[in-house]
Order: sequence, then structure tokens, then C-alpha cells
Amino acid sequence: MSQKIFFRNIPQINYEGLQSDNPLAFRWYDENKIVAGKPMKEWFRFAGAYWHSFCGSGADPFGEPTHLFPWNQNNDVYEKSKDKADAAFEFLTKLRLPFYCFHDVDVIDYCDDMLENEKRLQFISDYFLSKQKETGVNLLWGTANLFSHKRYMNGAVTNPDFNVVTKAAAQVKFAIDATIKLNGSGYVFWGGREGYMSLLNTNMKREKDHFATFLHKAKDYARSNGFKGTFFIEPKPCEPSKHQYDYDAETVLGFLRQYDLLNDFKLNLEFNHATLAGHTMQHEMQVAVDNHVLGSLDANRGDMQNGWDTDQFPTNINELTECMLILLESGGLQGGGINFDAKIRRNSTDLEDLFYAHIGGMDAFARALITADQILQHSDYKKIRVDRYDSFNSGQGKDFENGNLSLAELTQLAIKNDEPQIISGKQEYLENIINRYI
Ligand code: XLS
Ligand code: NI
Ligand code: NI
Repeated sequence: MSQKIFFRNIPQINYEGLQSDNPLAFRWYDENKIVAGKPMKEWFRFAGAYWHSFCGSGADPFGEPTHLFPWNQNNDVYEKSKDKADAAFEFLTKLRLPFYCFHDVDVIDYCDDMLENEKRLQFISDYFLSKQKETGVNLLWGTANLFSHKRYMNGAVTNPDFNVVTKAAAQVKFAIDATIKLNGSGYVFWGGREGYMSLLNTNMKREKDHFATFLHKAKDYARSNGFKGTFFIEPKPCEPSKHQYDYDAETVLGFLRQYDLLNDFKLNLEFNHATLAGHTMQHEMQVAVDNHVLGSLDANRGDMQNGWDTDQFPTNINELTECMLILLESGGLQGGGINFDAKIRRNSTDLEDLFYAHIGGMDAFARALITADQILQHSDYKKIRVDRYDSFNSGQGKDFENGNLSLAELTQLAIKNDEPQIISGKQEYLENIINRYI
């Protein structure tokens, strides 16, 4: 099969360490380096995002495309999809990204004919399969884009019109088929239009019921067709809908529990979505860990001054270090990896910019993982948190924790006991530990 080269001037990206001045090298990400018992590449399972890196045009609501990349120029649907695949697999291989993620419409253009779409996706997924065999790059997760087409303006599987639900179902079926064929580790549901713009025209209860029914049917279909991977729900509070049903980690957990889906779904958490929900990513990750659903991460960052999903590449070492503390203590992601759901800026127009962006992100995670491991091994970070709860480890505190003290008994203790001591939470001390180990 003929195969095009798109990054001719860009070499294989290697780990060169801290003394290197080469901007096209890793300074921290050493894929085989063992951290806390596992090679870095296994902790992270990094993935490139097809939509941002190979479909993004740099266009914004005010301006035309600026990323006029050569793999997007062919007018033939099939030829263009192969060009993009050639570019993607060359890119992933050169960057040592072991995985990729895609929406159906990222990898090949869709039309309004369902059978033709199925054929198109089969065509390009066959091509991917040969590329995967040749390069060793694998699919982290697949998904269906149920938000761009105009038919989804009132929602996809939560649309008030049943006809739209069927179109979404067909797209999900084809995307699951492709994910199974490509041996994907996971399948993602991000409900960008599953929510509402106005409650005046929305029956929220009915829409959520439909959402849950649909997820059951999709899961049953995938399982009965041999899908062994993990299903992920990706929370986001808003954008494009004013209010989205999968608002944040806690909300999704409540939904999964209510509709008996908790055994089958984990979470795919995204940094910028956490901040949009008014949380830190650390908060979202800890909620997921505490409920055994930390599945996968979409790596990016928002802009602290702008309130939308800017999807910038991650660079904040302090934030990432705190996240890696949670990741390390949890033992790792369940079924997923770290997908760079991030885009280069509109005015970053060189092919190299795509490489710098990913190198920076991978290095930032690697540095954060190493730092977090040092903190856990050598500092009293863990001990301080454990010790704060010491009063529940024995005596009446333990009785309370076990549910063995009534409100009246607690009151008797309050009357008898002295006023509690003032005990410091040591926040600044802990913040200093993070910076000391960075
Ligand atoms: C959009 C989402 C999207 C999902 C996949 O904000 O992050 O990119 O990850 O549909
Ligand atoms: Ni995402
Ligand atoms: Ni996003």
C-alpha cells in the first residue's frame, strides 16, 4: 500500500535528559524508566487525539482556518482519510505515543447515508489495522461524534425526537464495531449535546431515562460482540449545551448508580472540564479513585482568565504533581491512558508546533510523576494526612466511625470533654513540600 510521508524533516523523538538543548527531544519522559515499580509508559499509556491534531484547522468563531496541513487537502473522501492516517501514524510513531483516540467523523468524513458511513468507517479501520500491525501503535479508545451534525442540535440519544436517537444509535454501533476490530482498550461516551439549552422545552427526567436506556443497549451490544475493553463516561458541565447531564464526576456516579450502570462504566476525566465544573482536576480524580472508577484521563489545561474549554496543552507542573500523587496512590488508571485532548493555538502554524506541544505535555507528566514518587517516598506528606484522623483510630472516635454512637451519646461526650485543641491543617507546609520536590 502506498504511504505518504508528512513529517520528513522531523526525526524520531528520543529521551536526551536534562542537559539536552534539543527542543525535539524529551528531557524527562524516558519511556522505560521505572517509577514506583512500573515503566513510565505503562503509568501513562499516552495517546494522541485524532480530532485536534489531524482534523483541527485552527479556525475559531471569528476566523478562517490557519492550520493548512497537507494531509487535509485531498478532495476525495477516501484519499483524504488515508492521508490523515499516514500522517497520524507517522506522528504517533515519531513521538513514541503508544496509543491514539478518535471519533468516527475524525477518521473519515460522514454523509447522511448510514450504510455509506458504515462502509467508510470499515474502509479506514481496515487501513488502521494494517498501520497498527506495522507500527505497534494501538487504539486507546474510539467514540462517535454525536454533537457536530445539525440533527443533534437538540441532543443525540437524549433528543426529544426518536428519529434522531436512531441516527445516534447507528453511529455508535459502527464506532463500537470499529473499536472492537481495532482491539481498542476502551470506548468513550462524551455527551456534549446530552443536556439542554432551556428547561422551558425540556423534560429532564425523560431525557435522562433515555440516556440510561441507550447506554445499557450500547453496552449489551458491545459485550455480545466481543468487546473486552472498558466503557468510559467523560463528564463536562457545559459547552456546547448550557447544562450537560454528565456534569462532573459525582454527578455521573450518581447517574450510573441510579440506573444500574456502575459495574460497567468508568470515568474519563478531563482537566479543563474539571475547572469548568468549578473543581480542580485533583478533586475529580480523588472522587473517581474513592469510587473505584478512575479509568482514563484527557490531558489539557484551561485558561485561568477565560471560562471556556480552551484545550491548551498541559504545562502546569504543580497541578500535575498533585494529580500524580493521586494517580500513584491509587495504583493507576483502570483500562485507560492519558489522551492529549489538546490543540495547538490558532497561530501555532508550523508542523513542528504539534511536536513541541506533545513533547512539552509528555515531559510535564513525566516530571510530575517522578516528583510525586519522591514526595511519597521521602516526605511526610502522607503521614500528615493520615495523622489528622488519628482520633478516629481508637476509643470513642472509632466507635463513632463504626456507627456505634448515637446522637445522644455524642452529646454526653461533648458535655464531658474539654474544648478541642486548635490543630493546624498545615496547608502551606504541604504546599512547600510539593515545590521542594519539584
Ligand atoms: C470535548 C470533549 C471531547 C471528548 C470526546 O470537550 O473533551 O473531545 O473527549 O468526544
Ligand atoms: Ni475530552
Ligand atoms: Ni474537552
